[in-house]
Amino acid sequence: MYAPAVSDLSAELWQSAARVLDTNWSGDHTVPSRRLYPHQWSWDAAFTAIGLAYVNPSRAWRDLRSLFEAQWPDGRVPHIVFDPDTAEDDYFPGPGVWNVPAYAGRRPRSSTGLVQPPLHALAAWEVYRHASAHGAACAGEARTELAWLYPRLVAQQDYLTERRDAGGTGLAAIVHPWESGLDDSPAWDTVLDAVPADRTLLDRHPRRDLAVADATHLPTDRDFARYLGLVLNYRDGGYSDTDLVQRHPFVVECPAFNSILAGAELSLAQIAGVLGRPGAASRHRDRAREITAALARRLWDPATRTFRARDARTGRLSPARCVSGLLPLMLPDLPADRAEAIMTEARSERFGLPAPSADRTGPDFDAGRYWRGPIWINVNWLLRRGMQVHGHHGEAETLRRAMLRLVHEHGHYEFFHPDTGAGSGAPAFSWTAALCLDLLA
Ligand code: 2M8
Repeated sequence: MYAPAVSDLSAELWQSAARVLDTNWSGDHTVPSRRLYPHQWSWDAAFTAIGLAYVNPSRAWRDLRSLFEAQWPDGRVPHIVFDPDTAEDDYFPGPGVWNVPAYAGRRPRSSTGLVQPPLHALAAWEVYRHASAHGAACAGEARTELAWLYPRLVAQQDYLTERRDAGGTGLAAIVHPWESGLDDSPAWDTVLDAVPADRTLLDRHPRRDLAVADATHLPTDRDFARYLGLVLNYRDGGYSDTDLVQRHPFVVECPAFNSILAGAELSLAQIAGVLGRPGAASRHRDRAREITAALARRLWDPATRTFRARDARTGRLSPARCVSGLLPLMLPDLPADRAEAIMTEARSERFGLPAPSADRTGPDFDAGRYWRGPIWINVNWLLRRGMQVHGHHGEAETLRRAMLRLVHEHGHYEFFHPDTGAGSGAPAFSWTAALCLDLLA
């Protein structure tokens, strides 16, 4: 097995991270956590593949393949692919609630009808890039898998850039907070205020997450009832994306989602390059520039010099400053003054490194609760990439060390308290472990 030269401390962390990924392997995909999330999640699969690239590249490809085998004919990659061997009530809302159309997914597995940030092109590129370190057979496998994935990744981008451009602004809109991956972020609060809560389902099905985790660390019941209302509205519209702004109460342009969307085009350009398709590579680069320009135009708040989520229905920017506003830093074509403003915000008392999920000084900051305050390794990993892209190598290294220290001292937790560092949520969490491997390598 390929293992980097690391100190004893790092060796210990490396072994424990590899063990977490082993424990969470379910035969053809990785679960984020056995206890809380017993199915396959979309962007988790991408982060996990980035770590599996070091310890078991075949599993990384298998994981991505399992997810894309569930891709819908319209190109959307579902946010959860349900494992048929897991009982319906092990996760709520399960397949029965989503009731996706029979044509969905080319695999005999059920899924949700939502998406998550399209991080998979970046993951595929990373797995491919590291394959040759494992020998010629792995390099051959990587090329075959990359060629299989490429048209599917393109279809995923086409779905998001065409069908989800609900506002006609060149950005993809999300139709549910779950699509952002940052579920209860304060960025959605003002939009959710106008979303009717649907308690019918909640009254019949007690929340499964509350049975296995601390309620003060999870989204409130009020938010959860609204999440369910949004699911039912989107489902009852046949998961159609036509006239979203008129029909659906939550249509939002998120800076993190769109940064990942633009970043995916850059990874696709690299993939198209190795697949011998220079024309396609240059089209991907053009699209990345277009999305970056739309993001810089539409989600930038000149008054505060920050990136914010925009409600596509009202045109209003969210008043909340969240970690999602730091992620446009990932984009090399981001104008230099905006990149500098992000660094200023990240260094300020509102955030600091590792960045908490929301502005520490904001009225809605909640140090213990999910995406409203705690530190998450995945978004900090993306932020660190942004620092590297824009030449802030010293701070990128500080952030790398801080993330590793956090996990070494507290374990491979799902998220961490922004003051004490204490781990919360699921204890053996896949993306924390996977990204540790990358940070150690
Ligand atoms: C969380 O989201 C799911 C719903 O998709 C949940 O709360 O049950 C989020 O942290 C999301 O980003 C993540 O992909 C998922 C699984 O780890 O859990």
